[in-house]
Amino acid sequence: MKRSWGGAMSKIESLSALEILDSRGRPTVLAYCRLADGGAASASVPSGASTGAAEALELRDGDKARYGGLGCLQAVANINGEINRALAGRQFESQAALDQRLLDLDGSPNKARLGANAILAVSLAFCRAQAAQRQSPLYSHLARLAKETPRLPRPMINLFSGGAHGGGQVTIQDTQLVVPAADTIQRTLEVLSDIFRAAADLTAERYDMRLLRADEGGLAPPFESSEAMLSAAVEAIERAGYQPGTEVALTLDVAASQFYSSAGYQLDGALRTREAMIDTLERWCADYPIISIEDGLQEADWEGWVQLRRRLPGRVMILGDDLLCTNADRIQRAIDLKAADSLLLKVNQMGTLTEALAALKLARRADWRVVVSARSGETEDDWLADLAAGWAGDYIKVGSITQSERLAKYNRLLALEAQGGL
Ligand code: 2PG
Ligand code: MG
Repeated sequence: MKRSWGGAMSKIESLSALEILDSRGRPTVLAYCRLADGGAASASVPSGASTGAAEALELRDGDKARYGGLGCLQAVANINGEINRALAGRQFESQAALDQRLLDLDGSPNKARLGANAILAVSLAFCRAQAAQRQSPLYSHLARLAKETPRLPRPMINLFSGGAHGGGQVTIQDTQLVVPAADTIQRTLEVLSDIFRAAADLTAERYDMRLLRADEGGLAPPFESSEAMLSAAVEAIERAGYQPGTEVALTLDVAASQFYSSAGYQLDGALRTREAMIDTLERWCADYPIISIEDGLQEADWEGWVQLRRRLPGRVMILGDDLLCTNADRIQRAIDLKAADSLLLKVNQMGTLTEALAALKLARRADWRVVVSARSGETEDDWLADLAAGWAGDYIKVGSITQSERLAKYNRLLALEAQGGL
């Protein structure tokens, strides 16, 4: 009997892994999955710097003699050993069944035993191998898993970095751009390239530097304040000949957990209360063409998030990253409280595709916007572009338009667009 697509079984022949390096020169995990009846693939996992407290645990060796303790040999050994032994020779009818088996095998609440990096590498490699087995492009395989109609997301592109990504020379983490005036990925990248060059010139004139040194490829001059970063972004848009607001808008990743302590928010040299933070964000949104604020307050301040959402105009997305950690329970809480209205989706915050899909579905049911996001430590693997397109993300956040680990994703989006825009 011919099986329907959803019910087709995939037997794993073998799983294996190795330690590779990410864009910051830190170890991460690459896994291979070979299926018995054809279909083999690899996938590598990214890693964050400004991680949320509720994220699944990325297993690091802790052996200071290698990579300052950041080695991933244990996670690799877990795939080559225990995970391969448990899964090889087994049939899986779906991604969900495979992911559930991984969760059961790990048995810990946050994937601390086998490592979320090991588990995600296997989850992704299996997904790719199944797509190959079915001769399906990865994005359409992912779209079928999610029961979504694929579409290209709008890029949210990093221009300036501070915080944990830029060496802390300015408090807030990322000033990014979106191009509402562009209808294609190709045009978006053209516009961004113009603005990036204008911003690099401005940086050279004002700060006597063009050094590209932030983790995600953004410019990281020593702005005197976060607001100076915002006004420089607007100036760069204008210098490049575009209209701020209508043609090109700003989105911020404030990453507020990074500069919060029990004393308050240490923003631009001054200690601020939650109320003062909300006032500041409200003023920025009035003075600059900001359409999205990510992590405007710290990750445990649910009440503050509710107030922030009430205070900001409806056109500004209240985007949860550290607050939500792509975690269905936390998203449900945010929906119930009205603490956010948009999800930053990072698969490695949870550690399996199936759990990330549950997060996506919850956000969609609440009519939230979804931003599919890379991490500050990325690899040249481009699966994120297929995920964003296949899961019909409203936006994709990959970093700047420099550095190959970022461009791998943009270039994949360009290829999907060239194939007919999905
Ligand atoms: C974020 C991400 C990506 P990191 O905060 O949104 O920009 O950073 O991967 O360091 O958590
Ligand atoms: Mg963030």
